[in-house]
Parts: sequence; C-alpha cells; structure tokens
Amino acid sequence: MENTHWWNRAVVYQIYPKSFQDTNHDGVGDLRGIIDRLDYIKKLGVDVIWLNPIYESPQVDNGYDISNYEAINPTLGNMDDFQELIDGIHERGMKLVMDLVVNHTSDQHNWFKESRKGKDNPYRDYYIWRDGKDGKEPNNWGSYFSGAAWKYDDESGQYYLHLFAPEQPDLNWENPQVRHSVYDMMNWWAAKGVDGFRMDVINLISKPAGLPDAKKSADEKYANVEPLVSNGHRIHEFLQEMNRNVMSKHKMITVGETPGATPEDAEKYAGLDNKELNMVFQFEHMGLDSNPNPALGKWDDRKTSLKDLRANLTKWQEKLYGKAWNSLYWNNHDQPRVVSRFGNDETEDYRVKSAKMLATMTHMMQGTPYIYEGEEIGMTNAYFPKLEDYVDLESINAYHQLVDDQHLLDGATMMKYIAIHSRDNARTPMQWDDSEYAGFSDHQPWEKVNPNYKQINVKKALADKNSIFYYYQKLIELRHTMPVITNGKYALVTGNEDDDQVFAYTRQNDDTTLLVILNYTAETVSRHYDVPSTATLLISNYEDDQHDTIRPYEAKVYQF
Ligand code: TEU
Ligand code: CA
Repeated sequence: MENTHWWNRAVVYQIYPKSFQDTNHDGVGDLRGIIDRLDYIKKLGVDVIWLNPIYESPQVDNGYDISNYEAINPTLGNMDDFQELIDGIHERGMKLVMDLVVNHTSDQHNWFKESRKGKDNPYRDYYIWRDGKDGKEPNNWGSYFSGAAWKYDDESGQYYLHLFAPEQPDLNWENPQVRHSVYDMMNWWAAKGVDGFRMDVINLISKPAGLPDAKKSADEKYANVEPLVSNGHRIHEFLQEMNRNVMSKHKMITVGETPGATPEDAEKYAGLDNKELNMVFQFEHMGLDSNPNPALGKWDDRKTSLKDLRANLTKWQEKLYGKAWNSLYWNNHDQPRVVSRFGNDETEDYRVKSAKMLATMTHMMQGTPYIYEGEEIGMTNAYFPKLEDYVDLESINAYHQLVDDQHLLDGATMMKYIAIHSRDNARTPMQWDDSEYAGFSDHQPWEKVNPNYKQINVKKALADKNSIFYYYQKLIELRHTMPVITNGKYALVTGNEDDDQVFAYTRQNDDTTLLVILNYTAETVSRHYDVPSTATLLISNYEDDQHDTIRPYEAKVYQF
C-alpha cells in the first residue's frame, strides 16, 4: 500500500539556482547553468529536480518575494531557457518540481501595488489590512525575520500583515478570488509541463479568525507566530479545494513545506488517500538544536544528541507508517550543512565517514529523500568570520535585534551562532572544481565561495570511487531496486532506545530484513547485534567489517 505511486520510490535533488552554475559571467547562477549540469544530476541517479523560485522578483528574500508568478527572473534567464531546461529534464527521464510561494507575494507584485492604493481598490482584499490598536500594531505578532509582522502604510492609512519581510505581504486566503488566481497560475505552469510543486510555508496560509495576540515570553519583543498561525482552521478546506482545482487534473507530485506540523497534522496533509498533498516537509528534527530561550529562536551552538534525534526520527517513522508520507532530509537552502551540523568536518576522514553515515540514516528510512546541492559531495558550513560576509536578511536582522536592540547576546556569541546556523551556509556557490570561484563562475559570485573548495569539489568526488558522491549514488540505486526500503516496517533494535552512541534499526517486509547500524560519534565502540550467518553486507562506509567493533561514524546495513 505504501509504495503504489512512482514518487514513493523517488529521490529528489534540490537546486538553488542562484548558487548552482553561472554561464553569463555575472556571478549569479542561471537556468543555462542548470541545463549544462543535467548530465551530472542524472549521473547521481535522482528522479526529480526541485528548483527554488526562478520567477520575477526584487530578490529581497532570494526569489521568495515574487512580483510576477508567470515570468522568469531575467537574471536567471527567459522562457525559452526554461522550456529548454524542462525538455532536457524530461529527455533524461526526470521530473521538474517548481517552488510555489503563495503565502505572500512581493510588495512589487501588481496585486499589492493596487491593493495599497486605498480601501476601495478591488485588490484591497487580496492582502490582510487592519487598523492599528492604541497607536500600535493590530496585534503582537513577530515576523520570521525579526521585528513586528505588521507594517504601517502611509498611503492608505492601515497596517498590512507580513509574516516574513515587510517586502513580502501575506495574501488573504479568505478571499476566493485570491485562491482561484493561485489555482489558475498553477494550472498555467502545469500546461507548460511542470510536474509538481513544493509549496512554501503552505500551512501558514489560513490565519486564525480575528487575528488574536499570540503567546509571548518575557524576553520576546514580538511573539513567535508559528504555534498560533500554522495549521490554521481552514487549511484543509483550502488544500482540498486546491486539489480539486489543480492536482486532480494533472499527474503531479506535491510536497508541502509545513513548519510546526506534527505527525497528526501530517496524516491530514499527506494521508495516503492523497486528498491534499503527496507528502509533508516538516521541521521537528531541525529544531532539536534550537535555543531553549524562545527569544533566541534557532540561535545557539548546541549539538543535537543522538537520543533526541533517534526519538524524533523514530516517532515519524512509526506514526506515519501505513497512514501518510514524509520527506527525508538533512539539508535545504535554509539549513546549515549536515556534515558540519550533525556530523564532523574537523578532519577529512571524519567528514567523509560522517557524511556517509548520516546519508545512510535517512536513506534507509521510509519517505522521499531530498538531496540538497553540494550535500552529495559533503560541502560544509562556510564559517565566515564577519557579519559583512553574510548576505541573508534573516541573519543580519537577527544580529541587529538580539545584539544591538535587545542586548540579549554579545556580538561575539551571536557571530558564533550565525556561523553555525546562518542560511548562507547552504547558499555558498556549488563547488565544481579547484579553479578560481570553484568553477561556479569566472566572476566574483553574489555570495562568497566556501574557502575549502580546493579540497571539496565535484571534480575530485567524481575521480574517487570511494567518494561521498558514489555512496549517495549507491543509496539511490538501492532505493530504486529494493522494495523493503520504501515499504518495509521500521523498528528500533531492542534496547537501542537509550544508546547515546549507536543508532540501530531494522526495516522489514515479507521477504527481506535490513539491519542498519550507525555510529553517531568519533569513538570506537563495542556492541553486539544478532546478525544471522546468512546475512550479507549491503552497504558500508568502511572497507571491511569488524562485526562487534564499530568504528568512528561507521555505517553498515545488513540484508537477510
Ligand atoms: O521558509 C519558511 C521557514 O519556515 C523558514 O523561515 C525557516 O524557519 C527559516 O528559514 C529557518 O532559518 C520558507 C523558505 O524556505 C525560505 O527560504 C523563505 O525565506 C521563507 O519561506 C519565506 O518565503
Ligand atoms: Ca548568470
């Protein structure tokens, strides 16, 4: 039942177009650059390519502020390039998923330009406008990018809601015209051959009736809106309506980015009956290393313990089994690099071993794996020392709010946290080779290249048969050929619950069992697991098997 759709066996490769490959010498990646690299992506063996937004946009939030949903950002290319790209993807037997950003638009979108003209404008109700309260914002909501979630507009004398930057006003999904404009636009892209959508913060679109204040702790200047706004009261109605108007008319793959979603929510969004979305992309395992003080959000330097990680991944594997479908990932364009965050990038050997171990952890689970550009060669965090090195508005705004404004952290501590958690870590240019600018461009890139590009790059990875690249290639091939990886039942090995060094689980269907053993640490440890004498070693990141002796970051999977 769980692998009846093609995408149940699929692996997705995510491309951040601005950082993938530049071809016209301006230091910004472009569509032609992706076209040039399609054979590389095909070699990895993935089935689907997801592109971050490539639409017309002032780029306040790198394309998540869209000013025209039906035009290509000219810096990235034009509609002819797009057509060539989609044809190239299809010719190679892959599919294309586009980013759908419809919680908000850019403030430069025509809808918003009209909307702010005044209360009587026909587009006024496309957005969320309110009068102030006692000379202040309509409620206490904070923006994801620091500060209030409301901006006063002089022109029309009211506040508008922006859960993200002020240049990203939230659309009013209560308005049926907004909803049908979005469905029309989705159908327009589907007619061009797009195979699906990754839906940006889709579970934030239904705002609570009356827009009440959210819970706020003493240190917080504005409230974190996620618990109140995510999974709102009309969300399932909206997504079912979208499904009837769009998804049911095409063969599409859909994934909802759903911060704040629990397994119970996932059953509704991504139940196997597919009334709404095919799968969720949720964040619980990404939040395990957040700061315990809500005012500091994700800014901290703690490492996620194996106990917390295992408990969380296990919960999702068990609760969704036979009911709903999840994404499996460590990285995206908003997250630090997996090998620096959960693994060990201090030595070359540990970097390679821990990257493979972490890949094994997720790729042997049930769900749809996502590989983010550069993950397949073990790219690391950038460790930029100065605030000026960072480009992303989230990091820069958080620094000013927490250090300069609220004095909750000193500058040096915040810089340490930014080096660990900044979204820029994911956005440094793809490292293709050891030439200047890493083969990404021959021009100074829009975001600095990670200084380690001479050691870590695609050219080196492809020349080394033991590279992280070929390990991912093998994991993908195993998923395509072994049904147990997509349909087997997940179970923790008895007694593993409290082990703070080794993670051991099984996957089992009617004819096959897999035993996955993963050392999360740099220690050599001794553990005994019952492995039948008939078992074969399916994949491992060491050259030999020392059975009960499990070496640093060792990963091995037995099949029986
Ligand atoms: O991200 C939504 C989201 O939940 C992020 O704000 C996340 O919490 C944060 O980036 C973690 O640091 C999506 C996109 O993936 C992101 O790139 C956009 O900036 C955001 O929506 C607004 O569109
Ligand atoms: Ca370019």
